[in-house]
Amino acid sequence: MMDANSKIYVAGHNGMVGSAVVRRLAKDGYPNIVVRSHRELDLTDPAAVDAFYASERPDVAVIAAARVGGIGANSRANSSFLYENAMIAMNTVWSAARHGVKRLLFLGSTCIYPRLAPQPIREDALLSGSLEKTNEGYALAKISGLKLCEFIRRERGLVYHSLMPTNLYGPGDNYDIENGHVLPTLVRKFDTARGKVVLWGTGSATREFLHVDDLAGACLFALGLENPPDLMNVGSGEEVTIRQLAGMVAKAVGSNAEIVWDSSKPDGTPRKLCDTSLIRSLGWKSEIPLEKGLEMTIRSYREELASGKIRL
Ligand code: GFB
Repeated sequence: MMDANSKIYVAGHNGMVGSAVVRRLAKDGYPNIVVRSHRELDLTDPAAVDAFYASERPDVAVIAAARVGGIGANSRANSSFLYENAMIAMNTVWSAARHGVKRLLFLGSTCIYPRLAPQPIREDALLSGSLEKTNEGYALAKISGLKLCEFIRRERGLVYHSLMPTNLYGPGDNYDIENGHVLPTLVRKFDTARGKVVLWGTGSATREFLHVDDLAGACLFALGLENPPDLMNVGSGEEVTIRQLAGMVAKAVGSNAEIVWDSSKPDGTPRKLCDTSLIRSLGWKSEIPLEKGLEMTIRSYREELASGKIRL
């Protein structure tokens, strides 16, 4: 298990999830954190990743590195989402086991579940049906990663386990309106609107949103369990239609722009609410309601914009 002396590698520390995990580790008194930027270590390169683990020898690894994007980016580039994410997952998990990393937490996404899984989606819905086509590549890569952890745990007794968070948002998000996820994209679109805002799909799909600081808390919680389940969902239970989300974002940004729905764009999975009874039964629950999280996000968006550090 992880303790204050553990050497902890956080893969993907410059991303929204990895940076939230690093912030939380620092806050909770874990001083020995190892990171590498993309430029220093290419996680799709097996030899480089193996050499990194051989020289650093961390005790614990948190795999938050991934190539991510919203429905637009995923559906345009399923091949690279599959290739890059599968390479990152295989290399970071496999070499960790080769070099004696005792504990590993792998992060995925609830898009690993079948498109039409019964709602709320339980962990045992995994591999029970066909995937959503818009993000099939990403989902297949993440399924391979979580299965690799499961197999290594079963065969070698190393406690490698996974969390599947629902749609995330928070500081350091990507506000690129072509490639980003829906929440940051809507913030950007409403903030820059001139009278009209064009949104994708019909607005009737629903999504569940979780603030990334809540996920970071869940990561530390899961790493503190002696015998965690192989796979646990992490969600807020706060499900809204995209139309409702648009109303909330417009209000939070202070925009009166008229919304136009472009139904030539996909809705994606009609509904994606995860069942969190497993992690809640063990003692974790989310703490940041969507309305408050949105206000926090608008503040961090404006700060990132003013400092020029925003990802657009
Ligand atoms: O976050 P998002 O892009 O991806 O949300 P997914 C897509 C939903 O928001 C669809 C609607 O119903 C879209 O029609 N939407 C409306 C918009 N306007 C916009 C807009 O301007 N931009 C975007 N992006 N969406 C992703 C997966 O799925 O979720 C990833 O592709 C990952 O693999 C991630 O799992 C969490 O929720 O559909």
